[in-house]
Amino acid sequence: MKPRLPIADAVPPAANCGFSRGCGDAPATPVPEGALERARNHPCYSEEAHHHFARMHVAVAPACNIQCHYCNRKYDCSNESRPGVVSERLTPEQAVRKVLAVAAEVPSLSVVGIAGPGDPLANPRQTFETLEGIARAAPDLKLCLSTNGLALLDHVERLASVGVHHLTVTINAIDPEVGARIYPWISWGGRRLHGVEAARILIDRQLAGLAKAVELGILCKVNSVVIPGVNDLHLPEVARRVKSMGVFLHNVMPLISAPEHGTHYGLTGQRGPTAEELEAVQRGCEVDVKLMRHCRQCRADAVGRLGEDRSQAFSLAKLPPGPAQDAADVRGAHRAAVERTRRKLDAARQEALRLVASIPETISGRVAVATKGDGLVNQHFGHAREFLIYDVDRAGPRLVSHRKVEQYCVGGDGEEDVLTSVLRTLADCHAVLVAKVGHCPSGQLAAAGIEPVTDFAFQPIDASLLGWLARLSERVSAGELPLPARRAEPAPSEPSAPRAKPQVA
Ligand code: CLF
Ligand code: SF4
Repeated sequence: MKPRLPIADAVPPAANCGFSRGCGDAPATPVPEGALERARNHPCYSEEAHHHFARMHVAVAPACNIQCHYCNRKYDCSNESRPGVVSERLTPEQAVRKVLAVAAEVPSLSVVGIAGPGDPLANPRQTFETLEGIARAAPDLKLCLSTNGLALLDHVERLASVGVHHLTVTINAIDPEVGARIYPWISWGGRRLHGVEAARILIDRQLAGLAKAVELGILCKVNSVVIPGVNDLHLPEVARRVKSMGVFLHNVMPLISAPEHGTHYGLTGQRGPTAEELEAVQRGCEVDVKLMRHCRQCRADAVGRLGEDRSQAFSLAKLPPGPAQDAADVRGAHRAAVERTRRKLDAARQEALRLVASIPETISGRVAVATKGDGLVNQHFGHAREFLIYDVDRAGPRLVSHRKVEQYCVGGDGEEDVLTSVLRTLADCHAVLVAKVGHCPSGQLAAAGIEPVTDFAFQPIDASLLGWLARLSERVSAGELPLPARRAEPAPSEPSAPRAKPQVA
């Protein structure tokens, strides 16, 4: 096994982090009144909601007021989006038209966000015209915004008054010396400022804007990009600071860096974290604030549930001509259906927790799940483009991460080298829960020590994970299996974040 990172030893895992089942479902610290209700149907603010609800972004904000070393201005804002992705830019009027068109086709849509392609608050006219237009046209949709925070203090009151109840500020450092290694310049007071002075102003403005947003009752999330050797050891300090300010959620996400992105980091060889390094930093940060582990680093024109990308189906050229009718009643029916589903999923989970209550606490495992959504194990192994990774013990399942893979089965045929890569990506898992799996991959999974499990096909994810655990415990008790040991980490070349060829629209 590879040596652990210093940070993993310095900061122990949050064994009693206070969540019943991972991020998004119960707070680690007291949160503002009504916050959980507001987060409930937001797919980013609630891990559970991301199985049921979709978000969309409208790319109305081209300009930016700072430079990040992981960003190339030709592409979207990498504070929220994958680098190397170009989104279709919209006018505010086009954005509202697109929102209504998507809302008519996607009843699970619950949130509209502005996350680029530059910084929304460096483009205040476009941003506010868009937010106001959406609030008028589809008032039941939540409004969300992601910013680097430099101009937040100037606009935060207007954001609150237009109905932005969910706000993300990207804070990669609170120490200006660290910040200066991430931000080469900011545009401030009509001048371009560099180095530690620029980083200090940016950090001061981020923290002041964030404090005001919390004071105004906005549900705040902080994004932090893990940059190995630059801010990885510093991020727990960021987590402690933002927790003390009343931030609801911390999204600790990996730097994605490649020479073809044309960024400073990409061109100078700054790498992103391995899956193991990312997990270690997340553990270090989770001690202090509730952590988001299901972020997909989506495009600035993303459409659909997290993990799916329907943006191409809703390009400007494909929008229906003329004003679209809003379909609020269909969205209301979806929300009601989700509440019924939630009651069933929760009942199944409670029943499964009772089943495992008396198994030894030493019995635990790491399990991959293939899902298309709705909280079910409902995807074929060969069709999966990502797996959710859970740690499970008798206290319940806990989402660790999601891992992108290349789809193994295309047109009925499986690619051998793709399967090898999937096996590497799941190397630290004891089992994989799928709706179905072919004979060949099933054999290779088993040979690699990853148990392919189809017994829970189309069953609730949480209850299925606990069912697998109960069965594991029985086999260990019967002497059929040894107590599962921690398995080897995925190969360093298999990161937890998408490393697919950059999409350039
Ligand atoms: Fe968009 Fe961001 Fe709002 Fe979500 S995304 S502005 S909070 S509606 Fe979500 Fe996408 Fe991660 Fe962002 S998965 S990149 S955290
Ligand atoms: Fe790029 Fe976003 Fe940073 Fe601006 S804030 S430089 S758009 S990553």
